[in-house]
Amino acid sequence: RSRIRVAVVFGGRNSEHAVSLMGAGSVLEAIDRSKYEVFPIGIAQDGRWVLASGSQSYAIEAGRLPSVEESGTALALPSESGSLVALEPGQIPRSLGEVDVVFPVMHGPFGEDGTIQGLLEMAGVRYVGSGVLASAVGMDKAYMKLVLRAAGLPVGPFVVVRDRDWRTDRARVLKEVEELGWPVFVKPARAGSSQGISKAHDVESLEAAVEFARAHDPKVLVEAAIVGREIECAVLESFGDAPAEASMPGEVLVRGEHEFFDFEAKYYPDQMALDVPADLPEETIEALRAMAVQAFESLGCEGLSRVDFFYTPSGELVLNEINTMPGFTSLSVAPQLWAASGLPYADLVDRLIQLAYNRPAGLR
Ligand code: G1L
Repeated sequence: RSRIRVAVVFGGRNSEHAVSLMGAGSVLEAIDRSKYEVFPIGIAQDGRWVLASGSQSYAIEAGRLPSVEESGTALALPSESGSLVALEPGQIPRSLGEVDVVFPVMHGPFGEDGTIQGLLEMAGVRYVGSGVLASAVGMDKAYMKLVLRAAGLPVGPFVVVRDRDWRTDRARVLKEVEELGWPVFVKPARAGSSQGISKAHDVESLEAAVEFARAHDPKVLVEAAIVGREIECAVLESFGDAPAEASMPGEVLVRGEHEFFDFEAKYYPDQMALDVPADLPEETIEALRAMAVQAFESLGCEGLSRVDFFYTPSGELVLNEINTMPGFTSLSVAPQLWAASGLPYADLVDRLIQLAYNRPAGLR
């Protein structure tokens, strides 16, 4: 057989369905069809899996994938017609088993949290990007920070607010948080794309901020606010035994009224600019790139991750977080950082697929 079969799995049962569709649309557009036979597989909002045959842009361009009710079994037309074919549950592992590599392009719970990676491990199918553990650790900001800190990386002060503690032991939680100083950032521990995040300036606004975050996740992270420039760096796995590589770092410049790099700033491109390479001293750039690779290695990441830092006015670097499934349209930060470092988007997509395809079987 000449072409490698690649399933791009996207969508999913979560709040960031639309984000996933944008990423999948970019990947589907960039994949070299002469090297790869592509199977776009969407997970509808209702959790059903659909094979988006023919014109995969059908659903993706609309920014959402129709539910099976909307598309209907009536839409199970021949693939050439460009419509969606609903997969019966038993067909999911079968269709995945018929491909060489799966490229998961999904966000949040059931996607980047290690669950689809576990499904693929059990099915014995190779896939692009990080494995079960790195995905799960990367999804949970509390565990992520514990691992990064244990690796000796400069992580800022934080407090984890678990559900029961918030309900039964609030005085202690408030006391712990007060030790961080004000203001603080309050975030759901396991949600992506800045949703549920707010800033608190005192105990009163903290209570509101925690409740706001808890609407997304009963586990909440409270971070000391770090004053500094926001610098991001993308890390890419290498072939063979070569160490992972860091891109040139870029500075995120947020325009307008955003109090921080929020959901809108991220997904409306005119709200944000990226300055690559970031205007930093040469030694700082090299230190930051080395830390980004260390962060990638400390979680055991594979494929591509994005590592976010603050550069403080006193010249210190603080590692804010690592994202094992960063925004992945051609205009997203990680692809832009690699493009500016000499690796255009289509080549990045190709390298990620080749890394997965050439991955040896078994534990790693
Ligand atoms: F290539 C990786 F590492 F596997 C990969 C996979 C998916 C990197 C980034 C993403 N991104 C997403 O899935 C997204 C939902 C954030 C997409 Cl745009």
